[in-house]
Parts: sequence; structure tokens; C-alpha cells
Amino acid sequence: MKIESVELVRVELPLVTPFRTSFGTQTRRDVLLIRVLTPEAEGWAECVAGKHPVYSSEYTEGAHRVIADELLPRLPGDVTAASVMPALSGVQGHRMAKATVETAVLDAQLRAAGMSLAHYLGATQSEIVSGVSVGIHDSIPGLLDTVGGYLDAGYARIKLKIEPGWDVAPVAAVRERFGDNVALQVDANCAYARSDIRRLRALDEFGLLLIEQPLPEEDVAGHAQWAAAFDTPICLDESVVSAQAAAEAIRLGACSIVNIKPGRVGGYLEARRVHDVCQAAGVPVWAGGMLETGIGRAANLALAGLPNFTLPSDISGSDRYYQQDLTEPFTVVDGLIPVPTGPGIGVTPIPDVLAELAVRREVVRP
Ligand code: SMG
Ligand code: MG
Repeated sequence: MKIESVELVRVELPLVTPFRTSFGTQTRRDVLLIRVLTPEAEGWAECVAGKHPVYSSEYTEGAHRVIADELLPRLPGDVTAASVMPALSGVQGHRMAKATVETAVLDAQLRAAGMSLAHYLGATQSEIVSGVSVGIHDSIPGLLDTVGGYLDAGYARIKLKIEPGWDVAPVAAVRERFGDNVALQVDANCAYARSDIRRLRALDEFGLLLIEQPLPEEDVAGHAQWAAAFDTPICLDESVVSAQAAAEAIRLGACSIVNIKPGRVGGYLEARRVHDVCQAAGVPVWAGGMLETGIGRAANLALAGLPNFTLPSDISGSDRYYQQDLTEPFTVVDGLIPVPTGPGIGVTPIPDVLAELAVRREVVRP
């Protein structure tokens, strides 16, 4: 395909409620979308970088500039999704930015071919089990109200964000109020040190599905120590930046479950390789989330349809984060969300909504 132009669109979206993690509190998203125009079709993608470089070193404004100034100029005149990453290999890091470019090209390519992303990736599941990520709260009663609301809304799994000082007590309170049958897991976003092991081992008595990324991103060996000491499975998120990183973490015994985020690993093609590596090793996976709008959510649903996605994913309904999504909203029914079936990612931004909410648009001609 020949790319005629690429539009970078920035959208400011308020969250329906503040989302607090061990990195801080988020009240809005600074979203970067890109739209690739080819003679055959257009392609859309969402960059998952946050407004500030706290989850990873990438952030929206930086991704915007690196895409416009460094990545798009390196694309070949005749491009396919498979040729994007090799063309960008001279740029170090910036996986979220690279993933955005690859996904938009892939979306255009699949729309032109009339094929869904789910079919292209090899999805075998037509709906996915929806979990919800619950931020750190100011009080236990407030947390219990929030969790109760999500259970009433039908979510099939609850993930509690934890940090030192907010870990065993909230888990104990949720178990006490809602019982042992609720599928429950925790995510520390790297907030602990190896020396916290004795304190956090108290979580073992609550029958959690998993403990996600307790230690820093680089501390794969520490995760291996913890995995050997805990009864609860250790799951990695931030540490798994590629299929190779996944293979090595598994080989070292650092995790027995992997959270797959396409932005973090540099795109859907690499995300599928992470899936395959884990599947071959007998390690189940689930799809992580980065508070995506419908554009990113749709693509994540396609990936989560692959056969080794056997645990509930962080793919919630649009209304978990946004009063007005950029696409037709995704809704959870009986704990499930359908995988889109239309060509490409299967959705596009609603033009009027995008026109109203876009705060900046830049057109680049490679
Ligand atoms: O999209 O529902 C979602 C967000 C799920 O908790 C979630 N994501 O580490 O897994 C994670 C976090 C990262 C985003 S907050 C910095
Ligand atoms: Mg996580």
C-alpha cells in the first residue's frame, strides 16, 4: 500500500472517576490517535502512552513527536504491516509509538482486504470474559461500594490496584464482604522491593488468581525469587516488553502467567508472538488495558480472542472510563464482551464526536 497521508489527532477525555494506581492519580486521558490514508482504505490506531511517563518512559506528547518526526519518515513507499517494524528497527525503544504506526497500517490493510483483525490474528473465541481494574481508594468502605457496583454490573473478575499501605487490608475486606467465589487478583505496578516479601506473603491466604508485577520492571530475578516463595501465581506486566523477554522470564521461573499489552511489546504482531511463546510453555495469558477508547479496546478484543487467553482480561465496558467513547460504546453483558467482526479493527471514531473532542490535528505526508 502507498500511504498518502497520516493524521495525528489529539483528544482530551475526562475519566468518569479518578483512577489511582501506585504511579499516581489520573483524572483524564490525553489520547493520540493516528489515521493512515491509502488509496484502498484508511486505518486507525490509538497510542496507549499516558500523559506522563510514569507507567513506562513513553508519554503522549513524546509519542506524537517521535511518530511524526522519526517513525513515519522511515516507512517504505510501499508498506505492509509486516514491513513496519523492520523499517523502524533503527529507532531504539518507543514501542508504544511503533505499535501505533504498525496497527494503523494493519487496520488499513485488513479493511482493504475485508478481513477482521480477529480473523487475521487467529482468534478462536467470539467473546471475551471481562474483568475490571479497581483503583486505590481513600477508604475501605468506599472500595467496597465500588467493587459491589462492578459485581452488580456483571464483571467476571475484580483486580485491585495495590501499593505499600494498601494491600492486605483491602483484599481481606473484599473477601470478607463478597466471599471466596469472586475471581480476585491484585496489581502493584512495580511498587514493592524484594525486602517486602514477608509482609506481602500474607496475600497467599486469600486465594487470589494472581499477583501482577510486584517488583520493578528490570527485576526479573526478584520476581523469580518471589514466584518460588508464593503459593499465588506471579504474573508479569511491565517486565514483558517482547516475546524474547517473555521467553526468558518464563525460563527463569519469574512468572507463571503473562499480561499481554500490545503497546508495551511494540504491536499486535509481537503480541501474538508473546501469546505463542507462552502457549508453547503452558503459561496462560490475558489482555491488559491502558484505559483505551473504543479504538484501542476493539483491537485488544481481537487479540484476546486467541486460544491461550484463558483468564479474564482488563477489557471493560466503555462506561468504566468514559461517559462518551470515541466509537460506539462497548458494553458488558453477563460478564462478556463480543469480539468485533467487521474489517480491520471493526470500528472507527464517530465523526461528530471526534470533531467535538479533538484538541489538535496534524497532517504528515511521508
Ligand atoms: O484499561 O482497564 C484498563 C486499565 C487496566 O489497571 C489497568 N492498567 O498496569 O495493568 C496496569 C494498568 C496500567 C494503566 S495505569 C498506569
Ligand atoms: Mg499491570
